[in-house]
Amino acid sequence: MRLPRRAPRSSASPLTPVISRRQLLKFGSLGVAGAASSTLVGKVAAAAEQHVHRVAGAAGVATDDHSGHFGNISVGDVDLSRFDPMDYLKDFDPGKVSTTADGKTLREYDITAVDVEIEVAPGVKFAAWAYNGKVPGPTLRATEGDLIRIRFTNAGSHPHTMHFHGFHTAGMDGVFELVGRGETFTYEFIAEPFGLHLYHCHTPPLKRHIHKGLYGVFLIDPPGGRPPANEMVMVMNAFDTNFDAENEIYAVNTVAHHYMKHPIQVKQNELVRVYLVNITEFDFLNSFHTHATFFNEYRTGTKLEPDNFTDTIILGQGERSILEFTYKFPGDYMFHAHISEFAELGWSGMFRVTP
Ligand SMILES: [Cu+2]
Repeated sequence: MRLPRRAPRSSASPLTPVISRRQLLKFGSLGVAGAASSTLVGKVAAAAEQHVHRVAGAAGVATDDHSGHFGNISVGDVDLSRFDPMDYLKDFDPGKVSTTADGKTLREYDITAVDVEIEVAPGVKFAAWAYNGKVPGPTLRATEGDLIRIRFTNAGSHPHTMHFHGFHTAGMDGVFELVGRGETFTYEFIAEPFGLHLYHCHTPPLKRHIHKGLYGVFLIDPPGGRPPANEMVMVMNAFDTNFDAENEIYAVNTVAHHYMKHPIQVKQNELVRVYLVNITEFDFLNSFHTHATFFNEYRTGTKLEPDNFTDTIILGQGERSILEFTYKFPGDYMFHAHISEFAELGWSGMFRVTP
């Protein structure tokens, strides 16, 4: 399926070799990669072409079985001391919890927007804008009816906001009240409705403020919660590393191919729950596909009965779904965007199912 896409901007200097993301993998370690080696994407392509088999082997994966499925994956690891996708996966932030005079649970958060360089594939740095220095920002978790108070400070170089999906008053919408450098704004609202939401900057130009990294997950549990499960957050995101309004790196949780090299451990027959958010910019759609199992899909998570039973879903920009599934058989199983190009450019991972 081809999606309509705006023509790439032609503002690059004629002296600068411009390698599109589609050329990227095709040329790989051939001569063209030499011309592109000064670009970030060129480095990724060259490294991927040269080392894919070694990496697949190092991950304890049968090379013939898996690397052939997608011809290239990036080599090595990002600096995991700054951001570890494995930690992010299960890092739910309940905030500082207290009780109000009228008996409500109050959850308070301090969030600061900063300019920070992040690593989106090994050796590939991206000049991000980030909530609390991480992309995605912290996963804020509350229960329906809680009072949420967020002290947002802008320590970045541009005006920013926090716009929460869910119910709140106009003054808490994070759209018109731009928070300038050094300023603080406090958002306060009741967490509702229950479901899987997100927050993101709403400062124009919106697609640039979002794409730079100012987004995170806002999860509201139903009163009484959901059944126990091995829970994890997956944010489908992408990065335009050469400012041509197209993405060169795709990922779930920021780091290309990370969960291919570090499979997510799950137990045979245990309930797995994925909180899945699409915050990809510049592409209208992203998708999620599981191998060897089907999942119940709860669209936006606002109902407790599943809407769908499938192994592939498509989410538009800003759409979310909660997915629940089990694996019947031990082994390694891929999950990835079924938009193959995205999978090849980083959006693929693996579940390792053990008895
Ligand atoms: Cu912003």
